[in-house]
Amino acid sequence: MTERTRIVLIPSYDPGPILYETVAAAREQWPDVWVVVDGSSDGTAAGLDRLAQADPGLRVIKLAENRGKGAAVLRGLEAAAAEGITHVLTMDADGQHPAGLIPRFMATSAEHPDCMILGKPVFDAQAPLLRVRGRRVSNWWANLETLWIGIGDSLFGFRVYPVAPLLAVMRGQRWMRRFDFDPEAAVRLAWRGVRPVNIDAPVRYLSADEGGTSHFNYWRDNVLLTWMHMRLLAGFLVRLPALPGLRSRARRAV
Ligand SMILES: Nc1nc2c(ncn2[C@@H]2O[C@H](COP(=O)(O)OP(=O)(O)O)[C@@H](O)[C@H]2O)c(=O)[nH]1
Ligand SMILES: [Mg+2]
Repeated sequence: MTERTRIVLIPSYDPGPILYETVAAAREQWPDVWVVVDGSSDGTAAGLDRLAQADPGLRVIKLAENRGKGAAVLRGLEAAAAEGITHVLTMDADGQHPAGLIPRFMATSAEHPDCMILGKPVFDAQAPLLRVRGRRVSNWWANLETLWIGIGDSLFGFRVYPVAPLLAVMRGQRWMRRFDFDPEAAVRLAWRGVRPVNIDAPVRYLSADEGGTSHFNYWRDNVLLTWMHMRLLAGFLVRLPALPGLRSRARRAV
C-alpha cells in the first residue's frame, strides 16, 4: 500500500445535495476525501454516511453543533495529524471550487512541501460584483500585513496547507474559527515563513436553482473580517522589523 500523506478536506455546513456532486468530483480526482459535517441539518450527514459505507476513500467526521468553517477545518486537521497526514487541500462544499485542479495543486504541494498553495480565483460572469470588489479590500490588508510577500488572494478557500504549521497557528488562539479562517491562515502562515505559491483557479457562482448556497452574511462577516484585520494589523506592527527579511527570503526562494 502506498503511504498517503495528502487528503482533500471539505468543511461543510448545510450545502444541500450539491455536496454529493462536490464529493464525487473530488473523489474522482483524489483517493482520500474527508468531509467535516458541521452541525448540518440538511440530511447530508446521513447521505454521506451511506456513501462512505460503499467507499473506503470517503471519511465523514460529524460535529454535533455548528461551529464555523475554521473550527471544522481544525477538527479535520487534528484528525489528519493523528494519522500522519502532512498536507490537506481544503475545498468548499458548495460546488464553487474546481475539483479538476486537485491533482495539480497536490503536485505543486509535493514539489514545494514547505509552501502553502493558494488558489487565485478567476471569476465567471455570474460572480456578484459586491463580493468581487469586497475581496479587494481584504486582499489589500492581507498584502500590507505581509509586506506584499505574495498572497494572491486572501479569501479563496481552495488551498493546500502544510498541516503542522497551520495547527500550530490555530491551536495558539481562539480566532480563525469562522469565515476569518482563510485570510488569517494565509497571513499568519506567511509570518511563520510558509511561502505562498499562487495558482489560478476558476470559481463558479451557482444560482439557487442550480443548488447554489451561501452562508456569508454581508454585515456579520464583514464585521468579523474587519476585526480580524485589526488583530492582524497589530501583529504586523510587532513583526515589522522582521518582515523585510522574510520577504526577501521568500523572493529568493521563487
Ligand atoms: N464546516 C463549516 N463550513 C462552512 C461553514 N460556513 C461555510 N462553510 C464552508 O465554507 C465554504 C464557503 O462558504 P459559503 O457559505 O459558500 O460562502 P461564500 O462562498 O463566500 O458565499 C462553504 O462552501 C463550506 O464549505 C460553517 O459554518 N461550517
Ligand atoms: Mg460558497
